[in-house]
Amino acid sequence: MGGTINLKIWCLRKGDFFMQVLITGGTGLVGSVITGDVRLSSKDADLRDWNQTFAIFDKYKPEKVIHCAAKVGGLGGNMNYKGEFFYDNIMMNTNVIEAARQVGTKRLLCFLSTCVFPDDVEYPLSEEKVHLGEPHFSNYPYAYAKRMADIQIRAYKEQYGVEYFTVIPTNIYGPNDNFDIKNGHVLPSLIHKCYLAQQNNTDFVIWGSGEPTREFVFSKDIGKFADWAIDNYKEVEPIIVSSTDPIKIKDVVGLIVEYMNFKGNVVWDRDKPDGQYRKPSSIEKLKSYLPDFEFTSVQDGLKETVEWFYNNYESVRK
Ligand code: NAP
Ligand code: GFB
Repeated sequence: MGGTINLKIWCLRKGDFFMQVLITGGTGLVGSVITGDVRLSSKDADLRDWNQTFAIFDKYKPEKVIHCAAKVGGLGGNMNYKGEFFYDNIMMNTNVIEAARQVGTKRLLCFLSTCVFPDDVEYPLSEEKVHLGEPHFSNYPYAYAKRMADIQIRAYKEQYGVEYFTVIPTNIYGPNDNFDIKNGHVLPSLIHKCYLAQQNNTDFVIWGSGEPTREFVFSKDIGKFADWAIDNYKEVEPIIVSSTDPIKIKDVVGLIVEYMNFKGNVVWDRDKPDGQYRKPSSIEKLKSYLPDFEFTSVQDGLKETVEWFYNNYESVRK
């Protein structure tokens, strides 16, 4: 008992403190809604750099880590910045997982994404299919970088016995998203485009045919899941988190038009890509752990996101 107190005083004198959960990417869409004791941004450390990564992990020596930092984007971002999406993500993941191991972090959650799955695979996507073929050409650099985090975590579990694991969400959206119209994901891009079309009295231009489907999941649901998983999920195999409610792009356009009260023309630009046509996923595993987990409907999540966007327009990432 006395030893523990003395050790605490020594740590405080060194400028350290006892800390349970550290979140990387704590300023982002997902990291900002997860419960934690320390929330890092790129200003605290560039996690592509080993020395900076090790220094920040050594400072906090977190018992648990939720790794949300990543170079993230939608279809446009993934196609325009293939080199950066590969390099930034493989460096960040490799450094974070190794630094966590070196400072004695017991548990770590690392986010993958459903785009890690093969393009040509039997649907629905399920956890054991991650490595069974080539990812879709539009985002293979990001997908392979993410797949390697799964490999690193499996290898570390086998050699070092750490309790690290991966979580695979579908397309996430919510307050604090990146509303960049060229590189962001579809929902924040469309909200921003609709806003600009309304302001400037111009057409609301949508990419592709509107026929592809996506499974959208509200950021706060991912936050709720991560809060549970960091303490309770004990497998090294990934776990998919999705609302599993596929919706056509043209139907979410309809919701955005309604919630933003847009009265102008909606135009489909078929020269722009559709990306993957669909990628339905299975949440059988999630339901086996959390049978009562309730997902926010895309209607409620979108209304909240649109309201947040209007209230924070000046400061949103765009
Ligand atoms: P986000 O909103 O873009 O946030 C990214 C975070 O990473 C920010 O806090 C950013 O810090 C930090 N970051 C970026 N580069 C960094 C660097 N070099 N060093 C240190 N920190 C850096 O991303 P998100 O949507 O929350 O994504 C969280 C996780 O979920 C990621 O692993 C992502 O791949 C995964 N995921 C996301 C989606 C989605 O639809 N958004 C879907 C599936 C999986 P600054 O604020 O300082 O830039
Ligand atoms: O969210 P998103 O960009 O990425 O959605 P993915 C792309 C879908 O939305 C395509 C249509 O069917 C597009 O044709 N779309 C329509 C638009 N208008 C727009 C628009 O203005 N902007 C965008 N971005 N799309 C991502 C991966 O795939 O999924 C990421 O690239 C990540 O790596 C994420 O894994 C979860 O759903 O196609």
